[in-house]
Amino acid sequence: MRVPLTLLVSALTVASVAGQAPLRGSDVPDDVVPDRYMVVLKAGETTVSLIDVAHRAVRYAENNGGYISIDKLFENVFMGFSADMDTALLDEVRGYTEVDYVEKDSKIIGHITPPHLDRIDQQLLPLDGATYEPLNNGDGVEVYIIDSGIMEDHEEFVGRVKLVPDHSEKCDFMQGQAASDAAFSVCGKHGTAMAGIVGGNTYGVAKGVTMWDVRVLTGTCDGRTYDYLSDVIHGMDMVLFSGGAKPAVVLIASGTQNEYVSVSYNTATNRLYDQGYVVVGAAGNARRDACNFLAGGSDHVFTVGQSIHPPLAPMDMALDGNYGACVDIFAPGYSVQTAGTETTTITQTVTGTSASAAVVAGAAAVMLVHDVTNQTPDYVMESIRNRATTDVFTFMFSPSHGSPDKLVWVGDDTAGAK
Ligand SMILES: [Ca+2]
Repeated sequence: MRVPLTLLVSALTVASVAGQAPLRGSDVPDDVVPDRYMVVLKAGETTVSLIDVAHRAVRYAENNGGYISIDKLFENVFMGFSADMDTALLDEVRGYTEVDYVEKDSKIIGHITPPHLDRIDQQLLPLDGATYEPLNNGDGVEVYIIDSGIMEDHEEFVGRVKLVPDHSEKCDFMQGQAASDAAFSVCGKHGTAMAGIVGGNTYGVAKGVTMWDVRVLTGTCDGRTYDYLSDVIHGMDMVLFSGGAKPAVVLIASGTQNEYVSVSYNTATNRLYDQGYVVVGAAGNARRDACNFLAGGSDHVFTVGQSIHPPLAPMDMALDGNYGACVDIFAPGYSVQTAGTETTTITQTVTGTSASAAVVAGAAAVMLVHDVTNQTPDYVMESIRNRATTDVFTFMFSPSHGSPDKLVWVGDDTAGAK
């Protein structure tokens, strides 16, 4: 950054007139740790002078009153130390010739809560950075993830992933595949990412759910460059064949690249809906009308569009996924951190309406537990729509296409309500 020369001169003059090393630090009182400082020595000073300065300050406090408690010594990034001290010691230390400057210590806020979770447990911005607090953790809900497979021994969900048996034995190639298998680390990426967002210990919306690995999109492991629509429908068939336990959510986070509405897909998803499964689908990433794609064009698939929010955008934005009146709700889906596949601890970052749909699948699990007397798909979908945060979006690409201005919200009614 270029700083006007006159300003530099005037700052130096102030410091030299006072005869003391400059005091630096944030001007925002709330950001400053009271009575805590970092004392930084001039370039070229040694460990010997560092120890000497520290001892001199302690002796001064002993002999003249005042308080100093030295905490950490810095000897590699620069010579200096951190300390709690009162004003008398601050003035004393700033007078030592070895001291270059003293900086007020600042409060540091680590972004421990993943941003996509931070966003959906509150309504208004800015993000509070607090521990993620949904209404509940979805414990007792089964989530069927029709995708490319889940790395079941990943630390994000070890013990909470089960494999749906494949009655047709079509997918022998992947059944029983070791999670650490090199091929799986490639083709299992998408499914594992989805599972991490739905129910991962760190990145999951509903950290108590049981996830069922409906492993059908295995084309890339079979040598294909794409999967088939019939694979997805086969996955739905597997869910029903297995007599899948309920209450349950079925996540179908895949679709066609271009416009296509399928009678088979619609019939199959209607069947799941009739059987009491909440079916959640991705709106698609083509930046076109979602009504003309599989999920949006079906009767009962809860269709999710993609949003972005601070710190990745200046405000809430509905992004360039598919849009329009057939989108039921938006959810964070940009640069979402989740479980990866190369190791059992690694993470990956995913972007797209798939990620958004996974967020809402988790939210559906939360709503299924929130009101156990009303667990019908219609009630759950309506609940998510009704309690969504409204009027939050700047629409980047689709302001006039009838997209709902709704962002999924799983926070507590009594905390941080709009
Ligand atoms: Ca939050």
